[in-house]
Amino acid sequence: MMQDAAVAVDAPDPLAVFKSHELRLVPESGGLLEKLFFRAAGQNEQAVMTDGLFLLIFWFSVFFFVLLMGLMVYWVIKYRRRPGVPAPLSAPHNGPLEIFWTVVPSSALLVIFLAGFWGYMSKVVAPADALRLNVTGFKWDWEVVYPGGEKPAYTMPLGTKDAVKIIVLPENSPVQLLLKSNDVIHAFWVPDYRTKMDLYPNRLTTYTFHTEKLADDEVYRDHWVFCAEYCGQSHSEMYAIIRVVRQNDYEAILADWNTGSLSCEELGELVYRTNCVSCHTVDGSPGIGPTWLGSFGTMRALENGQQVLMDENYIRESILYPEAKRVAGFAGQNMTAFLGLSEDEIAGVICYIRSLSEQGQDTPEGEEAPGDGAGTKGDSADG
Ligand SMILES: [Cu+2]
Repeated sequence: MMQDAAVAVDAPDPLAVFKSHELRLVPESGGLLEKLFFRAAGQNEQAVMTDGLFLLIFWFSVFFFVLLMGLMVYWVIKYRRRPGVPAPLSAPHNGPLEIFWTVVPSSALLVIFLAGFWGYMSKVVAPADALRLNVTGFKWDWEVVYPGGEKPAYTMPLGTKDAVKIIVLPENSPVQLLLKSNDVIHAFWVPDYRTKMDLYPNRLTTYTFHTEKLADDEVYRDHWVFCAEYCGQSHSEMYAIIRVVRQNDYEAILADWNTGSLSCEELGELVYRTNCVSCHTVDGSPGIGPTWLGSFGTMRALENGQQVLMDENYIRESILYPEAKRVAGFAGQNMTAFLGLSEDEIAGVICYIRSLSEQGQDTPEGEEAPGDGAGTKGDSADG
């Protein structure tokens, strides 16, 4: 206590509030059902839409359950067998009625499908300007690396853990996490955003969401991050905090965290210069292997006649297993498998190749960035 006060007096720290151990979670809200199902209001458009669809399906199910069970009980009693009364013959067929009870529920299901599909796409496709973080799950914590190479340096004691990571994010921004696991399957889950995504060893997945706008009098807002895939003894302790702050505060915090480490792109470029430069060009000129310029998010024709999307997983697979999906037109050029590269270095190469595409071709307005959202598919590349 005394120590804290002394620090505050000697050198006022403008970032002290963001190191705060005070949780500012979204307060509980809504009626009984909302509290029961959601605890607090969804924090972005996708979450609000998810809740709406969930409640629609819930009430749809309740309505038909009550209707069907009610009719069944009523008819079971009304038409029960009575002594001396012969059972009447059932009508064999009623065309209009059958069409009615097929078409009406089917169209309701179609509405649910379309709303669900639209919601799913909005959760897996990231806008081109999304903030991209690399997240690794392991037993039992999360490692987060920001685009500039920064790692969360603020922690707080929470529950049974002394140092729970505070993942700081800017308000009102699209964010895409590139996820992987070092050991078993985990799942990154932010209940306030209503989305979760599995993390696998040997495969990359993405988690896309939009942070909310803070209220005028708010300095930061906290959200729980949980692991939603049972992953062993301390699974229940695999939690972190997302702290949403204003854009200028976010920049100040990241500057505070910066320890001079290489950015994701710089790391990728370094890997390129030391491993890949002899076969791959980055200016579009022909090389022993395909050029990296403008390649991210494009469809590539393979030797076996198939087409494959050049995305995160394709790049990763082609670095580790170059023969898995060979690009057509490079017969006889057998690439070495770079099994010695770390997952961080591979993530760097992905950042670097992505940056070469962003420079080379502007994403038309209103369209998604090349390859975005495809990270959940199992594909591969020519590294
Ligand atoms: Cu886990």
